[in-house]
Amino acid sequence: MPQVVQALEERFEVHHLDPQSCAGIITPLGPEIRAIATHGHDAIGEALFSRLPRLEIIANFGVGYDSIDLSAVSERGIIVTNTPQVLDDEVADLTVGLLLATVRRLPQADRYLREGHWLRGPFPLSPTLRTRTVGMIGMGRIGRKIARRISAFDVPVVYHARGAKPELPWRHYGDLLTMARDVDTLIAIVPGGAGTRHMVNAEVLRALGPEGILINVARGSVVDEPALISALQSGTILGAGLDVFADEPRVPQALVELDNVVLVPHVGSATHHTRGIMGQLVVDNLVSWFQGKGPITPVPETPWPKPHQRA
Ligand code: NAP
Ligand code: 8YV
Repeated sequence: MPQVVQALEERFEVHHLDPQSCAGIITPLGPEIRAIATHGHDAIGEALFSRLPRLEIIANFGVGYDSIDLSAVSERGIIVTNTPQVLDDEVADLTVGLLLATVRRLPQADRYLREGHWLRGPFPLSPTLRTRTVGMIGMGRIGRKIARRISAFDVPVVYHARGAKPELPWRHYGDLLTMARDVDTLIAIVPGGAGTRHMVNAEVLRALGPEGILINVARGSVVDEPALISALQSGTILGAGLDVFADEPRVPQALVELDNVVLVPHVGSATHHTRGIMGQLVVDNLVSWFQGKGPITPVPETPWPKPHQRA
C-alpha cells in the first residue's frame, strides 16, 4: 500500500523487490539488508535468506504466514511478525457475506436481473440457511468472530480444531470427517501450510453430502481443489463460496465455468480501513524492532523472547 511504503521510506532505506528486479537488487545489496516487509504472497525461504546474511526480521502484511519457510527462519534466528486481531472482524464480515451469497445465490440473482431474465419469469428459489448446521474448521481468533455472527442468525454452530476450547459454547469435533457427516455447511478458517494441506479432501466432501456447502476463507492449500471441482460438477456437494485458491491469482477455468460457486479474489481483509491498520502494524513492528524494543506481534514460532529471557 502506498502509505505503508511512504511510512517505511520515512524511516528506512527501502528497496523494492519484485521477481524481475530481485537479482539486480539482491546481488549488490543483499549483505546490507536487515529487514523484509512482505505482503506474504510469494514463498520465501533459504534461497533468499542465504543471500541476506544480516537479515534480522520479516514483517508480514497479513495474519497468515504460510508463505514463509519457518524452519529456515528458526535456523537463522530471524524474527517473523504478522498482523493478528486487527483484521478479525473484517474477515468475519466477509465470510458471513460469502456464506449468504453462496446459499441464497446472490451473484447468480444479480446476473439474472442484469441479463433481462426477470422479464420472462422469477428467479428460481434458492437453498436456505434456515435448516443448516455450520461446521467451522478452525476456531481461532477469526473463527470465533465468524461463529458468533452465525449464532446470531440462530443457526447451530460446531467446530473442528486439534484442541477443544472448553470456554466456548460450541461442540468440538476432534475428527473432521465425523463433523462433515453431521453438518451440511463447512467454513474453513485454519492456517495454511503442511499441517492443514488438503484437509478438505474428496472423502470430507462426500461426507458433507449433496446439500453441502463449503466456504473457504483460509488458504487454497487447505482444500484439494481438483477434488472440490469434481464434487461441484457431480453434485456430490451443492455449492461453494471461495475467497482463496491453490495458485492465486490463477483460478481454474473449471471453477469459473460452474454456476454453483461464488468466487471472490482473496478480499477477506481488503477494505481501506482494515488494510490501513494492518499496514501500520507492519511499520510499527519494524520501527519497534530497530528501536531495540522487540517485535510487537511476533508469530508463535519466532525466536522471541530469546530463550534466556523466557520466564
Ligand atoms: P488462529 O487464531 O491461529 O486460529 C487458527 C485455528 O486453526 C485455531 O482454532 C487452531 O486450533 C486451528 N488449527 C490450526 N491447525 C489446525 C489443524 N492442523 N487442524 C485443525 N485445526 C487447526 O488464526 P486466525 O487469526 O483465526 O487466522 C486463521 C487463518 O485464516 C490465517 O492463518 C490465514 O491463513 C486465514 N486468513 C485468511 C484471510 C483472507 O483474506 N481470506 C484473512 C485472514 C486470515 P488448534 O490449535 O486447537 O488446532
Ligand atoms: C492478507 C490474509 O491481507 O491476513 C491474511 O492471512 O490472507 C489477508 O488478510 C493478504 O494475504 C495480504 O495481501
